[in-house]
Amino acid sequence: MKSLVRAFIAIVTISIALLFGISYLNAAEGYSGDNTLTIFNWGDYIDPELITQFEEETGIKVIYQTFDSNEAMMTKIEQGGTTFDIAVPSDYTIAKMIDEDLILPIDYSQIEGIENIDERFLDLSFDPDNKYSIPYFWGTVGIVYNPDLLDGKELTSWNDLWDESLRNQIFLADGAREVVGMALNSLGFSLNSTDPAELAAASGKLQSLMPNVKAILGDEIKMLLANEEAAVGLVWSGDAAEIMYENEALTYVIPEEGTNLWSDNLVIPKTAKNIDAAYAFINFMLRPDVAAQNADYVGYSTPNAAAIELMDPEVTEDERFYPPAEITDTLEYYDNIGKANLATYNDIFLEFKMSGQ
Ligand code: N2P
Repeated sequence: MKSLVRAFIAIVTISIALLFGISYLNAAEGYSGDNTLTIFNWGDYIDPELITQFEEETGIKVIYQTFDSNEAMMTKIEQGGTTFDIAVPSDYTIAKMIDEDLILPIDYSQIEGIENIDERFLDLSFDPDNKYSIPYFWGTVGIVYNPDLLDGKELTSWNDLWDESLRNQIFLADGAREVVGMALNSLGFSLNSTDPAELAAASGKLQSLMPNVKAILGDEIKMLLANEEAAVGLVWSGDAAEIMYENEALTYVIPEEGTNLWSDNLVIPKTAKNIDAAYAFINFMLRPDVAAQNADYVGYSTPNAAAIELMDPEVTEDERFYPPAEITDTLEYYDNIGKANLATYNDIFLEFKMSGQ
């Protein structure tokens, strides 16, 4: 009997200790359940100090992984090996992820600070009413170039890239929609064209650009252009801003035939494990002080109007990077053109890459 009593006391004691232990752990986490937030973002797309600040303020540990194309990001999310609590797709990819039921609707009762976002970047066609996504950065695709390396020549259009004087002088960002879209725009077609004849013409035109192309690159394009390894780059506007910060000789132009206007947004994948932490992160990024610091560091344009108030007007009034609505209204977002058409764009891009080898 005594041993039974002792066993009973031991069980009660262990249970109490366990209960205290668990509640202590929960208090330390700040969030019930998992204490980590797994983020999947583009490379070079956040100020690392903000991750530390978020961890310190919330007690949530951030696990951070990067990707370099929407397609690579989406494949990884579909495969589901690693689960992410936050991802940062672009416009047309958000539409695809909604279609394929890969992301959760946003619960606006948990969101603070959406009113900081400029209305120009809300309620866009890829996600009406922002049911699934919160704006993060936006920009254009254009030409960054170094007039000093081109005898002072001014570039204003996509068609200028075909000029013979640019032989082996162009770096291209490694993106099928960007590069094929540029070729379509150069011919006066929409960068969302699915017309086989227009796509064939774009493919042919791209092949004729190859003698001028020195390399097709990922994030290293910034360092190589800043180091004057080539005179010209097809880049996202924010990368151009960063290159120009490193090397003042360069400038950026939104090509006159038109180009892509894009918007990258925070989303919560359906497989997310720590949804509370995902909302904490979204709300953190919506804060004007945080968004301003992030834009200063990364060089991309923030959609956060309250953040712009805190930033250097020399940056936010520069129409190359903050083009006004009169200009952005004339540009095109990439549409969700569907799997088969996207495969065609990828094929054209691949064939173009192979032709350079
Ligand atoms: C940052 C890439 C930005 C992607 N390195 C533009 N959608």
